[in-house]
Amino acid sequence: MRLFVLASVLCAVAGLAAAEGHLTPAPEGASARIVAPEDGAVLSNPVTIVFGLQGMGVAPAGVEQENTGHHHLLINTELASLDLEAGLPATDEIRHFGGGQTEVTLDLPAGTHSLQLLLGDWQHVPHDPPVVSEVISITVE
Ligand SMILES: [Cu+2]
Repeated sequence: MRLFVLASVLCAVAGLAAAEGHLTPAPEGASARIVAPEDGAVLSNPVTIVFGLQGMGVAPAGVEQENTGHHHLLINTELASLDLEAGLPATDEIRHFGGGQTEVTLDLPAGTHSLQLLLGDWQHVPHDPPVVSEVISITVE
């Protein structure tokens, strides 16, 4: 019973926070960048993508610390198609790096792909304003 009450209270608090649109603020000038590969690169698998972040620090998911977040790699996913005020879903095209990783090596299907980084806070919600990289395009042979 006690657990149930606690869970209800926590849900109510989470609901309130969401309703009021309390997004984690990003410091002015913070930015993410895909360090490698270069825009327009033609590569073969496996592809290593290196994430850069300026003006903020990387922290694992679940760790609430000011001016930090973890990387998300958007593959062939337009920023405009995402709800930037909610936790990001985890899919093949929205990869979470909740361990605080700053690069990934993966196999991509042959063809051209767009890549973009989007930082999320400890709860996987983008910051205000969102910290994103430029979109790059790579071709996998
Ligand atoms: Cu995440």
